[in-house]
Amino acid sequence: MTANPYAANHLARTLRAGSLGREDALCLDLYDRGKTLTFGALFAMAERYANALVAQGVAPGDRVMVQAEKSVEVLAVYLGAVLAGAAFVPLNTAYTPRELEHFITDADPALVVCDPAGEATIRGLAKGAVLTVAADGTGTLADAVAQAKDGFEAVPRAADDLACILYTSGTTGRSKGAMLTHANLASNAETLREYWHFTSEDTLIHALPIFHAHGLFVAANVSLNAGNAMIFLPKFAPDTILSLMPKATAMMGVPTFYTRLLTHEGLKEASANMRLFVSGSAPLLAETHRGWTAATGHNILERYGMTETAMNTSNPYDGERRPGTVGFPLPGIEVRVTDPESSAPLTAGEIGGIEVRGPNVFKGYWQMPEKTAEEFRADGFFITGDLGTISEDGYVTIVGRSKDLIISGGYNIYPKEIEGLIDDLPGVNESAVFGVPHPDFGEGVVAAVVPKPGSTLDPDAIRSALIGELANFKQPKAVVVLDALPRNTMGKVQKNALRDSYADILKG
Ligand code: MCA
Ligand code: AMP
Repeated sequence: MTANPYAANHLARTLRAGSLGREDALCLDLYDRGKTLTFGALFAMAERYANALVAQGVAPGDRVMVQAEKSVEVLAVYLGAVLAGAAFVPLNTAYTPRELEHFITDADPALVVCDPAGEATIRGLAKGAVLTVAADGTGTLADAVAQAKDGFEAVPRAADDLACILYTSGTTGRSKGAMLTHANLASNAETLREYWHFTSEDTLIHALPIFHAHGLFVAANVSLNAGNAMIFLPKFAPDTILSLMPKATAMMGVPTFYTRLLTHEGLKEASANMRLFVSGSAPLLAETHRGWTAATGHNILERYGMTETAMNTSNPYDGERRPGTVGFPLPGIEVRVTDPESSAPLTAGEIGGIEVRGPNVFKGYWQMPEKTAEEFRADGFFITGDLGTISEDGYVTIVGRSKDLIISGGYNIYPKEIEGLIDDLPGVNESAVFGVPHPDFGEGVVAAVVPKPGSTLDPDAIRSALIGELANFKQPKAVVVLDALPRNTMGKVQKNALRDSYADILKG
């Protein structure tokens, strides 16, 4: 038997486990480049990348930040950073320079890898080294790797050393960096691989971005742990996915993937070879779940996770996948529902705050010990901010959120950030940003804006003023100008009333 070259506790050991002795097996089908990569080639590449990172000055414990288009090179930076004992910090490619400034100042990376188009901006913000990589792999990263040595001895790591920091916005203040350890990510990958029956026989359609937990920790980590091939697509494109399904066995996506695919012909024939469709990151409407079953004969498996915890619950592989629910706590993970006021545990069927404890739960927020302490109970349960209920037979259902959050096409958007920018615009007295149903993205962002006395506001001018300030997916899809915001007797803005009044504004 081939020995795993990486030590116990190291995430790299888990990611290598599925391909030991299978050096020549297919790991990545880089569909858009007309190229494939074996497991042996990917891990050789990762070791070379680790040498290149170290040559750039990356030391154990340092942060390696990436804001670049999805590519095998970015995956190799991730693996190289993990091997070098650094923390990998991926960023959404849509973030603007204003948003980037906070991430770079906060994480203080030893190295930033970015798209060539963003290099000048990043150099202006970063203290450490900067390398570039374009979607086709060209750039100064490639030059650095060309000069690096082959072979790398992984830097020893303890189970609770950092492997990644993922930024997640908050209801108040700036984005927080969620610190995920080697043990967090290794345990979640192994649990999901087993629960969802992934083996080296599988081929996963990978069309998610790799700067978030879903595409990186779920799709990529599970596939590497199982040793299955991934068809690695730069982005979601329904026609391409339909044409690839006959070569694949599984796909993971956000609900928008499924609603968009459902409008296409030929799903039944295309999906005949598939064994698993997973959905998560946002609520999957029961109607989409049932529509998919009717169109394909497959029941989508819905699961529930967070950046801070990776995956918490899943519908069963065998057994009833109940539409509108997120299934059972994963093995080794505890989920409870508590009274939001008293924090006392509630019984089956009662609605309260969802709390989670287990090996998947993160170590805390980067350099925010007080914020971390606020989000944990004394007995170690993490307060998710989601509201839900657990049925008599154990299925968890998410019914809402206690946090003021909009989830649009699987991306989280915090109204506070957008309100802050709008409130600073000339002539604006105040604003309220909220989510309403959107046929494609599930929820879409709407801003209600109140002018200062004597001022008039133009909705289009407000939308234009936000371009360049906010990532495109956060831009309000509608702006309404009101004389006053609805408030309750305590003076609190009633976002529910706004949501009800404008429920149809994005449906057209
Ligand atoms: C794109 N646009 C959006 C979104 N995506 N607007 C709102 N919400 C979105 N999610 C807008 C753009 O601003 C642009 O607007 C227009 O749509 C076209 O942009 P494009 O990039 O071409 O869009 P697309 O390729 O069609 O993207 C839609 C998408 C994508 C495929 C659904 O958003 C996506 O890949 N989402 C997945 C997100 C994800 O991985 N989430 C996991 C987070 P304009 O034309 O006006 O400029 S991890 C997580 O949540 C936890 C841990 C979990 O449980 O998984
Ligand atoms: P993020 O902060 O990007 O990690 O998003 C995590 C949030 O996404 C959770 O706290 C939930 O509110 C939401 N979420 C993830 N999966 C699901 C799901 N299957 N159903 C409903 N909400 C979900």
